Amino acid sequence: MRYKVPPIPSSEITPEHVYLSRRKFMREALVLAAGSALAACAPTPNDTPNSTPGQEPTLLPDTPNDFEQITNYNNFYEFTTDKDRVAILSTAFVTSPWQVSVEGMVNKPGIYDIDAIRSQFAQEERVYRMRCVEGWSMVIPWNGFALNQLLKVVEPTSDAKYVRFTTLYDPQQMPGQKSSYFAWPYVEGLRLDEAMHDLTLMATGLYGKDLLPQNGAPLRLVVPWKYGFKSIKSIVKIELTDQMPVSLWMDAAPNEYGFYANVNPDVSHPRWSQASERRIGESGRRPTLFMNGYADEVAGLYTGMDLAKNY
Ligand SMILES: Nc1nc2c(c(=O)[nH]1)N[C@H]1C(S)=C(S)[C@@H](COP(=O)(O)O)O[C@H]1N2
Ligand SMILES: [Mo]
Repeated sequence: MRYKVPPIPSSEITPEHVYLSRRKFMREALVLAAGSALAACAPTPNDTPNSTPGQEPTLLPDTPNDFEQITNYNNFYEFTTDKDRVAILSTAFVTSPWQVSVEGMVNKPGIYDIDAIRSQFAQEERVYRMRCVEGWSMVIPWNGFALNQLLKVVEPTSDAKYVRFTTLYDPQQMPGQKSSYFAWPYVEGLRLDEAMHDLTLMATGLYGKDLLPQNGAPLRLVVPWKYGFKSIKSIVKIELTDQMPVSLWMDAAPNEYGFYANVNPDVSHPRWSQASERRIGESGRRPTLFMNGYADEVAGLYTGMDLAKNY
C-alpha cells in the first residue's frame, strides 16, 4: 500500500479577519481536503517496502501540531543543541525593543522597529508543514506576512539577486554563540525570486500568539518547501545582494548542506536517507514529499536545474 499526503490547501491560507471563524473548521477541512489530494507533487518512491503499484494510495491526515509540541521541541543552536531544552534556556531572551535593518541593494534602506513591522504589514495565518533536515516534521499554524510585502517597500535594485538574513549576535543572551564550532551569527539566504514567492513568510506569531523566543521571536523566516534550517530565527538584518550568501550550515559542512536545501525525498543527506520522516506526535514514519508538498506552487522556480547538484 502506498501512502501519500496532500498539500495543505490554499484554502487554509487565510487572512486574519476570517481566521477565527475558520479555525473551528480547520481540522475537518484538512481531513476533507485529503480526499481531493493532488498526485502532482509527490513522486512516490517505488522502493517503499509496502508499496503495491496500481493500488490507490492511503491518505494520511495532516493536522496541526499542538502548541505544546511546537514550543517545546526546537532547533535553536544559539541556546543549545538539545531540542528539549531550548524553551527553558530561552525564557529570558529579550525580544522588545527589537530592530531589523533592511539594507544593501535597495532604493529605500531602513531600520524597522518590530512594532512598525507588525502594524505596517497585514498579518495573516498560514498553516505550513515544516520538515527538519534531520528527519522529523511538524505542521505549524504561523501568523505573519509575505516577505514580498516588505521587499516591495524597500525596492530591490536591478542588481539585487539574493536576500541574506542574519540572526542577532549576543553571546551574553545566547550562550551557544560562545562555541567556536560555528561561524556565528547564523546566516541564511534565498534567491530573490524565492524570497518574492507568495509562500515565503516572515512569521511573528503562531496559534494567534506572538512568537516565543524558542520559535525565533520576534521575527523569523518560514520557507515551507525547504528544510527547516533555512527558516532563520530572530532576524536583525535583511540584506539585498548580488552574491549568493554563504549560510552558517554551508560554512560548517558544505558537502552536507547546500544553498537551496529544497526538501527532496530522492536526494539523500550524505549520512541518512531523506525518503521518510517522523511527524512529531505520531508513531512510525511517513513519506517525505517532494518540495515538502508545495511543488505545485514552487517547482517552477527550479526549472532546468539539477536538484541533486543544487542541493
Ligand atoms: N538562528 C537560528 N535559526 C534557526 C535554527 C538555529 O539553530 N538558529 N535552527 C533551524 C532549524 S535546523 C530548524 S528545523 C528550525 C526549527 O524551528 P522551530 O524550533 O520553530 O520548530 O529553525 C531553524 N532556524
Ligand atoms: Mo532543522
